[in-house]
Amino acid sequence: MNNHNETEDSGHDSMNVVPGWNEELESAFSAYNGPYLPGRVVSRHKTVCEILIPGAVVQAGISGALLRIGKQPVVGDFVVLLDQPELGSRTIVNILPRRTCLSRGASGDGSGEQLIAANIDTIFIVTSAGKDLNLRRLERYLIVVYSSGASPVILLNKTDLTDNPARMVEKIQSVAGDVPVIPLSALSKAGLGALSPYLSPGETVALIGSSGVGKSTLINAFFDEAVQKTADVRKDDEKGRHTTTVRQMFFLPNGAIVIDNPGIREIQLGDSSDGLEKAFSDIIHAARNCRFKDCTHRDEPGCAVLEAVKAGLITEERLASYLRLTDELVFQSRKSEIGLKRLEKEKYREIAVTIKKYRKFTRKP
Ligand SMILES: Nc1nc2c(ncn2[C@@H]2O[C@H](COP(=O)(O)OP(=O)(O)OP(=O)(O)O)[C@@H](O)[C@H]2O)c(=O)[nH]1
Ligand SMILES: [Mg+2]
Ligand SMILES: [Zn+2]
Repeated sequence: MNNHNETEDSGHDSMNVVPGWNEELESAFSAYNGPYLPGRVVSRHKTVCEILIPGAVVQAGISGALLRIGKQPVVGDFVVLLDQPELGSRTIVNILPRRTCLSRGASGDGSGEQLIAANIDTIFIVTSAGKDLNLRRLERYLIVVYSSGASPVILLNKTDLTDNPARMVEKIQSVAGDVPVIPLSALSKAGLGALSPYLSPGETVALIGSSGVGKSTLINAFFDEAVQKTADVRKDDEKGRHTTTVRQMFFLPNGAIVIDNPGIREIQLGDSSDGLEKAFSDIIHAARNCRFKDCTHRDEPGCAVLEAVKAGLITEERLASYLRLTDELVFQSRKSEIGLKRLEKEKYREIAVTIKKYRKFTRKP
């Protein structure tokens, strides 16, 4: 921490000592007069958070009032702490407005969206130059990242394991559009320099991706020493072992902030139709020339998207993926609209009707 000399008119020194702090946060925080401290959530546990405050990392509870209105602090949040040193306690009493917010959809239980992290500038979607490379999965990551408001960057890690990383970059670029794709090796440290534009002072970067792709190894490489535990992937299928279990923030010496995340097993889309449009801007762009405004790009006459596929401008796989993801988002939003239980019932009724029809059709006279 830098040694700040208090002067009469210096006000809060949060700007210098809470990385990522800015004028907007300063003005939101200025409403709090009294024993309050600004802070940033470094890691979140069940009932307590680790918070970076000017000069230290401390533990703080979450106020009951905040929990009652369903506000949950997550890693990256800027918070207001009530500081009561006489009681030996600090409590998070509010969450300052979030600039960006990464969340994933409910895991099928209808409980709504789950926040992952907040106030992230750039998200490194990490994939590895092995069996992990999966374009369809990358599309899902892009949707979720776009809808968070953060900027995506795709890292192709473990290039030391492949003879032709350029070919892989090209493949990824075919679904990434304008998103930068950076080949590198966390192990040999080749290509790491290309990340420095994103790791500038005050910028917050989060790493996401499957288990075993090398997220924690990358964080260690940024530090020149091991700050995170890493572990071998399984030999047979290259799957990771879910080594990182806690989402956590690290502070680089230059003032950049990086967040390591546990490996994601399955990316739920949640409510991210805006993300879908950005991740598939090539299809959205072509669709402007479809004859019908409500064209579904499946079999309509005058469909410009199908024409673009025919002309080889958009691959069939990509269109199929787009249609599948659209269906999934429609299902998600209906699910949250009318409640999971009812929809499941409806779905089964539909299936039951189909089965009946099918039986009738196939029954021999
Ligand atoms: N060959 C090679 N291996 C790497 C590279 N980066 C990471 N690894 C190895 O990949 C394995 C998994 O790395 P981790 O950093 O633990 O992966 P992770 O993404 O953090 O995994 P989780 O914490 O489980 O989500 C380790 O054995 C690393 O040594 C690389 O650039 N090249
Ligand atoms: Mg890890
Ligand atoms: Zn169309």
